[in-house]
Amino acid sequence: MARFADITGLLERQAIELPSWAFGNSGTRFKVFGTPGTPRTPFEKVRDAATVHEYTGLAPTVAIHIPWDTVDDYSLLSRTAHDHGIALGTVNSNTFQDDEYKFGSLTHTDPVIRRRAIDHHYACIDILSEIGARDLKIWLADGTNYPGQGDIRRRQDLLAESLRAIYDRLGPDQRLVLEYKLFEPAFYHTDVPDWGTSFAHVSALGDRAMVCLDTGHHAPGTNIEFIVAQLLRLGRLGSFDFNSRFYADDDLIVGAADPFQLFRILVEVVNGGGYGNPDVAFMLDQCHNIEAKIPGQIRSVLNVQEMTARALLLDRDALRAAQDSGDVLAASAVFMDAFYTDVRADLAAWRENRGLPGDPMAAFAASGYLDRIATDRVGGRQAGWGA
Ligand code: AOS
Ligand code: ZN
Ligand code: ZN
Repeated sequence: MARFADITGLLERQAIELPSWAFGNSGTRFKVFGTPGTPRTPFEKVRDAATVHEYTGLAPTVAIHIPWDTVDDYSLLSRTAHDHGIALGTVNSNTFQDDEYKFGSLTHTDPVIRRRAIDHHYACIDILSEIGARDLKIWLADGTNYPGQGDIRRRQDLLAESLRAIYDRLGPDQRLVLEYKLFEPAFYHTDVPDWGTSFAHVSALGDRAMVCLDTGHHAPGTNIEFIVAQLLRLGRLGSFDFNSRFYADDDLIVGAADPFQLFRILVEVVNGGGYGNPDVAFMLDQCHNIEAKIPGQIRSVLNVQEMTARALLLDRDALRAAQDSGDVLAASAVFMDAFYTDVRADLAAWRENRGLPGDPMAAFAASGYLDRIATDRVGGRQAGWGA
């Protein structure tokens, strides 16, 4: 197996984008619990995101969501991010909270509604240009609840048309990243349910259209690392939305439900040239309903870093030799050795060498930041759902 010293250079390349909505209050349809100190403005979300980066060195960008993060002056938001040591990243569109989108947005049969949804994406592209970021991420709530409710085939055609209009509006350095989701909020069919559908659409659009893989968006038992390998092979894995799910799209802390799955995914990312590759963005898509949000994000990026380190330590030569000689047990042993390697002490030392706290969770807890924001900020708002 590789030694930790051999991978320290590679660890430098890790960058994980945080979702602005992780810092707002969120919950289920049953209850949204408020957290003292919740950001009241996108500026405060950006400051909280910068704090995660300050303690970990792992999260240099924060994604924004429109309209949740609407501000009068995006250059000011961008400057605020820079002043705090980070940058704004992906712009997420939102066509899922307005009444007019009840029966669809980019797939709606009414051209007026489709136009409105396309115009919303144009506005997102303008913001992208203003903040100098690259990716427009589209996740659609479009779908139907009952067989017969919509014409599945026709909706695909309308989607293709709408995506074309959006794609053609992108600048030369911008990308469209299309996320898929098997279920929810539509329960019978969603219009972009799987990687194949997303791949079909982005392939038709052009080189700057990519697939976003949200780890929580698959049926139980799906071999997600296979999808990762395939999309990398096809050159269309644009980004990850990392999170954990126990039942459905929980958006819980990445690595919490199945660290081994996260390891397997990262092994394929490394194998396929997706690690340290700016074309493959690592992002979190999480909410923290009952735990403190900033340490929740710190824990999350550390989990990704830990599993990345283990994936980088995998002895690929020994694995290949075992695979080629048909030695199933040896191959499995090599693979599991890397997974079971405890890298926590090495990572702590590595951080300290870089002037970061060896234990970011403890250092943040000792900083008093949460108490300060609880006193300073009153009346925080929800992450989304009408914010
Ligand atoms: C929804 O399930 C998706 O994961 C999206 O990425 C969504 O935009 C994000 O969760 C914020 O709502
Ligand atoms: Zn997502
Ligand atoms: Zn999701």
